[in-house]
Amino acid sequence: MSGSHIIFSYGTLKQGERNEYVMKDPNNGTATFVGRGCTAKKYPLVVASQYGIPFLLLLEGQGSQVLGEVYEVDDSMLAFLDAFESHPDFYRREVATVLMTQDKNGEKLDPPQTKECWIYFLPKYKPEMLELQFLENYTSESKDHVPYDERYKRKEEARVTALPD
Ligand code: PCA
Repeated sequence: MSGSHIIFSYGTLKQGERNEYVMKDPNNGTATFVGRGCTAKKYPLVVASQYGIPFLLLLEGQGSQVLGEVYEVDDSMLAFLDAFESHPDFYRREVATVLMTQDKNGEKLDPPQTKECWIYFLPKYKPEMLELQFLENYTSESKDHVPYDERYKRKEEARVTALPD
């Protein structure tokens, strides 16, 4: 394993979600689960477009302290994830503080452990996205939004829905 980077997943890369397989595939590199927690600051987490894509909007102070998972990834996995999330043109990877409240075995960390993590934020978004429901915890299957549909990756349309003109 070469290089070490800490990333925080709030969306489809989480365990049990639709893109979990990306983190598990050794062809992409390595990702080691470190624990769970929430962002130290509040951000709006929304699910948008007909494809049910989760977005953490880069707007501090609105929404919730969003829940997610912390992983240590190597250079190779980080490069893979950057391409997969279309960093920096769509999502943008930015450092933010995470309060880890559970270790990798699910044991409670009290006080929480502070970690500076990479997070894939959506920096540019349509103002209408601020009218959507702000979530604390993303799951694909929810009565509040349509389920995630990975076909969006092949369609320009999904970006048009999310990104401002
Ligand atoms: N994948 C990244 C960003 C949004 C998404 O679905 C994640 O899980 O954090």
